[in-house]
Amino acid sequence: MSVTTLNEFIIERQADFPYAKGELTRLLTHMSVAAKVVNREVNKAGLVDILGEIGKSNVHGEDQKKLDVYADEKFINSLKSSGECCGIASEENKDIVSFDEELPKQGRYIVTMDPLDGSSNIDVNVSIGTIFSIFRRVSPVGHKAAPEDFVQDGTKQVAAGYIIYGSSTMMVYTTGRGVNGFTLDPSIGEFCLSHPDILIPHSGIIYSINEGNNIKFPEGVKQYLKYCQEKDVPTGRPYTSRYIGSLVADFHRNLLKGGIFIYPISAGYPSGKLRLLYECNPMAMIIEQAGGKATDGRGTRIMDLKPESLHQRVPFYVGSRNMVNTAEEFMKKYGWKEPDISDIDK
Ligand code: P6P
Repeated sequence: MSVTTLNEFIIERQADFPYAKGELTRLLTHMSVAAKVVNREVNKAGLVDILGEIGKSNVHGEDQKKLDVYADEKFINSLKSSGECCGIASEENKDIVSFDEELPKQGRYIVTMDPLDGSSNIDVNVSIGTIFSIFRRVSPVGHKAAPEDFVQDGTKQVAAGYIIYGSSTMMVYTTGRGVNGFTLDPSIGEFCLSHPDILIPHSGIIYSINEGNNIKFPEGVKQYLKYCQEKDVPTGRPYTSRYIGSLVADFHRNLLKGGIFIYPISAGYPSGKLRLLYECNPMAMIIEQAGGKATDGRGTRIMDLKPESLHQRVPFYVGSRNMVNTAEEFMKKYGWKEPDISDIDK
């Protein structure tokens, strides 16, 4: 059976983009090169001294693992050298990274990314991932990227994808014409088409949420979980709870098998925990292209949410469309506001 490499696939599909003329091709290719470099380090994380905190924390006060910083640098350098990317917004950087050199200033695209999501799982060998979105810049070519380039609606994404560093390393992405998955073949150092035209089942039996936060959840979430745990009990096991604590891993499993992932607002995270620009928007584009749904739990598409800041957090309900619809019905019926738990510990 002939193998289609990622590069061959991107070039084959280039004709889909009359205006792209190879720019998007170069950008995605540079993204995949950085992914291979990061993959090499992730795979030996236990062996060399790149584990543990570097004594610094990122803008969210989270300890920065060396691999976070390493991945951030690798993706930034690779995208900069592509000549197609004029700037980057990354979870690991408080402000946008606008390139000053002449070549990247000619770039027509910007990238938002979480270079290594789920990094708290690095030293326990749980799958982690890179998440990215690609937009066309709105500021004039030939200048540095500007803030307005990065707070565009999710519907303006020209491409979105993730790399999952798991039992195998995969790159899954969309350019608005379906979702395709490529598995890295280490023997030839190429991402090879392994999951063409991915579609998520309209329903599933997997719900994925951190139930340790249950007491802090809105009543609508509590009632939806009760429904999942009690539905059809007489006829056998209702739903299955699966929570890895690494967005890319939980998302990828649901994409292939069906299911719903929820990170709602809660007493701990009144706006939700996940970031709109480089976690929820890219995953929302992917899931919609695969026939699924992504909303804020209150009837608004994630990609229709107005971005206000680089690290803005939003509630995230994503997965099989019938399951997201059911969860939204519970939120509507029982309420989506976070509870007041101030008297719980008294
Ligand atoms: P919690 C990882 O830190 C992350 O950003 C996502 O990858 C993951 O889905 C979520 O946070 C897990 O959060 O609060 O359940 O540990």
